Amino acid sequence: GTATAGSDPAARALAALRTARHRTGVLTDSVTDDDLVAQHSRLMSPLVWDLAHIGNQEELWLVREAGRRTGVRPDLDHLYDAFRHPRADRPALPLLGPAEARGYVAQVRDETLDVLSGVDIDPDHPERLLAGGFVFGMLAQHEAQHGETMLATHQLRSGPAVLDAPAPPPAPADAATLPREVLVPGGPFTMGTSTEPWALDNELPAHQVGVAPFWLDTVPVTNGRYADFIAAGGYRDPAWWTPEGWRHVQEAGLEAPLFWSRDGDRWIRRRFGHLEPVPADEPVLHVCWYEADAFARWAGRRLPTEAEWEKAARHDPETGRSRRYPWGDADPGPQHANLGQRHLQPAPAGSYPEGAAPSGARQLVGDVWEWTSSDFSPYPGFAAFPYREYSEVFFGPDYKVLRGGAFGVDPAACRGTFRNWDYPIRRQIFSGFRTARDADPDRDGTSGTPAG
Ligand code: AVJ
Ligand code: FE
Repeated sequence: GTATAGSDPAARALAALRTARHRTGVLTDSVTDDDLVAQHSRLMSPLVWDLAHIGNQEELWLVREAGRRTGVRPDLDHLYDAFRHPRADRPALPLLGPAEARGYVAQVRDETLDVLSGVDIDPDHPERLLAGGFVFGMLAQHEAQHGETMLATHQLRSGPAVLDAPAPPPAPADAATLPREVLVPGGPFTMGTSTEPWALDNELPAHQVGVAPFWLDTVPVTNGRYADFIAAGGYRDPAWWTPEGWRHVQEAGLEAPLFWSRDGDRWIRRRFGHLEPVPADEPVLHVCWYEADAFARWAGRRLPTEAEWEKAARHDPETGRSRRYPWGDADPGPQHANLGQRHLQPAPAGSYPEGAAPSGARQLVGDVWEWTSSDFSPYPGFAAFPYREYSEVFFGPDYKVLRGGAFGVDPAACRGTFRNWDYPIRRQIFSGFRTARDADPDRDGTSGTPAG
C-alpha cells in the first residue's frame, strides 16, 4: 500500500476540498469587488468567473453526476462552460456578481459535504466516479488548479500588492557545490500509474517505457544562467531558435522572461505587486517553451523528453520500481518541496535536499513547472474519463507537456505522474525548465545491459 491507501480516503477528500476552498478565499477575498469582476489580462478570466466556475464544476460532477441530486443552479452551466466561452469573452457574459458567486459556491459545497457524508468511499465502488473517492479528489484538484490560474491572474494584475507570504528558506550549504548534472541510467521504467486513486485520465495506465541513459541538470536553470543567455545575444540570434520560435520572438518582441525589465545594468522583476532585483540563484520563471528550447540549444543541450523527466523523478534503480514522488511514496511535506502557495516565489536552486530523487536531482517537484520537449499525447490504452474535454481534446502537436509543479501547485494536484500542458508561446504560467543531454553509453557505463 501507498501513503494514500493507508489514510482514510473520506478524511483525505475533506481535507483537500477544504484546503482548496481556503485558498480560493484568499485569492478572491484579497481584492476589491471591482477587481474581482475586472479582466486583468485577455489571457485570463475575471476572478469572479473562476470562482463560480469552481462551484459549477463541483455541482455538475460531484453533486449532480456522482451524488445524483438536482443540483443548485443547473441553469448556470452554459455561462461557466470553459469550452463555450473563450477567456477573452467572459467579462461580457451576464456572470454572477461577487456576492452571488460566493453564495453559490457555498451552497454547492453544502451539498458536496452532504454527498460525502452519505457515501461509502470504497476502492472497488461499482461507480468509477466514486471508486476510491475519485470524484472528490477530482474536484479538489480542479479547484486547486484554478487556484493556480487565479494566482497567475494576481501576478498579471497591476497595482499594489495584496498577497503576502514568507520568503522560502535560504539555499542549503551544499547548493553551491552540487554537481552540475546527474546521470540517469538507461533501461525501461514504469511511466504513468494504474494505482493512484486521484490520478486523472491522462496519467493512466502504467506502462513500460525504454529510456536511453542521459544527463540531467541537477537543478532547474537559474535566473543567473538565463541572464547569461540574454547577455550573449540569445534573443537576437536565430541559430538558437526553431523557425516557429524565431518567428514568435520577432512578432512578440521578446527580450527577457515575462515581468523582467532593465534597471540600469541589472534586471528587476515585478512579482505580485513588488518590484525587486531578479535573484540570480532562483529558478527562472515565466519563460515560454520556445525560450526554454532556445536556451538549451545555446547551452549545447536540449530539453528532456517527458519520459526522461518522469524516469528521473520516479525510477528507483535499487528496486526497479517507480516512486510516487522523487523522494519516495510519502505525500509532499514542507521539507520535500515548495508547493501549496506557502511561498510566492521559487526557492533558490539546490533547495530541498530531502526531496531529491535517487539520481541526486533536486526540485523536480515544486518551485517551477518544467517544460519538456514532448507534445501532449495519450499513453497506450488511454480512455477519456470522465469527460473528453479534460484531456483528450488537447492531445496533439499544439501543446507541450510541463512536469513537476510550481510553488503555487497544491500537493493534492501534484504527483510524479501528473501532466500539465500548454501552448509553446505561454509564459504567464509558472514555467521554468532544466536541460539534458544524451549520455555516452561507453564512457558513462550506463547502457542498461547486464554485464557478462
Ligand atoms: C491542466 C492546467 C491545462 O487550466 O486548462 C482546469 C486544468 N481543466 N479546468 C487548465 C483545468 C479544467 C487545465 N490544465
Ligand atoms: Fe476548469
